[in-house]
Amino acid sequence: MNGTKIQKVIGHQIFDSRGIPTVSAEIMLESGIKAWACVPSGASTGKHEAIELRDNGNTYSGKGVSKALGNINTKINDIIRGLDVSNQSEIDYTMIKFDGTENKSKLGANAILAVSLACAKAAAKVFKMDLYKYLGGINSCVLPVPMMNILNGGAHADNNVEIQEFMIFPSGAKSFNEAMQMGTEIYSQLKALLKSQGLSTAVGDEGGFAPTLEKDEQALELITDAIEKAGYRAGKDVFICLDVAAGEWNDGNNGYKFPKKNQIVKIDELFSYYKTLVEKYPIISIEDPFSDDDFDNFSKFQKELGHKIQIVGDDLFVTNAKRLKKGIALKSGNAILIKPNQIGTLTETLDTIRLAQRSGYRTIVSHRSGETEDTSIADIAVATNSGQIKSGAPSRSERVCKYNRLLQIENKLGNFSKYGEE
Ligand code: 2PG
Ligand code: MG
Repeated sequence: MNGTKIQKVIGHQIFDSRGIPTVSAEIMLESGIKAWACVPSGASTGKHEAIELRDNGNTYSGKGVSKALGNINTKINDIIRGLDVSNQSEIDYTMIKFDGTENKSKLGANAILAVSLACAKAAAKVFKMDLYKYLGGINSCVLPVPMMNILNGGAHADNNVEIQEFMIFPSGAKSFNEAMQMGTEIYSQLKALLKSQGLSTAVGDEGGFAPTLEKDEQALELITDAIEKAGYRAGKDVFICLDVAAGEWNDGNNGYKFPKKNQIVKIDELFSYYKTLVEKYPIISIEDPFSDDDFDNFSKFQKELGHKIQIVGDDLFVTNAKRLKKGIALKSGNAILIKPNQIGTLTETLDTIRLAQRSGYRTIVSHRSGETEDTSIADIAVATNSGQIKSGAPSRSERVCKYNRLLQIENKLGNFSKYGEE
């Protein structure tokens, strides 16, 4: 096809929502079409994620990305120039092969992903299509239920809350638009509630409130109250999801501890803690209840609670098909978090989603705690009919831009849109 050949790619340094440098790539086609994409960055990063290449020099506390940008401007530019931009897997595998490492440490997953996503966006422009439709075709019609992180703890906040994310899940809405109304109303109610109890309404990295609390359970009480105060039924219209991010709870001896309290917690205590929370509160999903390599306890948890709640592997699977295959064989959960920058290319991201969906695992497309204005994950969620998305609080533009993009997609689909999982 004419006009689809890649002419040049340029890397640019931009800043993420924490003010840390990150990578964007601008792609130019011979036809003159241009597109750009930005990559986000995590804080509670999984051990097995693809490598985010940083300079480790004296500037930006070692977090500069000039090496990654250099790789885009020279090596990647050389190997992808002349390729057809609509051959996404050819482009991605050209970069994967050139890199030659298991974890993309040579070119950097940040460099590779920026180019991979920019190519998809440019190809969508060539065909004059929205990105979700280009990626997913005419069957892309499911708007995801937003998991909105309204109370932040763990590595995303300087408070004393051990669990990283307390999210609301408005699955009882009839549309994405209505889900946003519910989410924002509950968010406002929670703010008022915190204020009335003299608690801080300052926010953490993902836009959720980050108060210091008596104990983590107080967060669940406050959120359940906020749901009811907003006029919704907790456990019917709106549920609660947790991301424990227990990779951060590892005490180094194959055991666990609450890191902020510096208190060891035995594995059977951890199981009964989670069970109590699930019994007492309208919790429908728990992400990373155990650490990055603890397939065994994930499997045991799945056996005991998998019929009742969603058990999500994030740092366990790191969007990696090989690790997911192991999890499928061991029945380590029933859902996977999908973060394109954990694996480093769009093709591998889509492969992992397909494997999950074929194996009866639910897929939740996700942001990172350090985000940008790039909204690709919203389009990926609809393209793959994932049914769920995690993009932080319904506040702060780097979070809300994904939700706003979904509102736009819902409008475009009109009567053909569906909301949530079937
Ligand atoms: C997570 C993510 C996003 P981070 O653990 O799921 O919420 O956090 O990007 O810091 O890994
Ligand atoms: Mg997580």
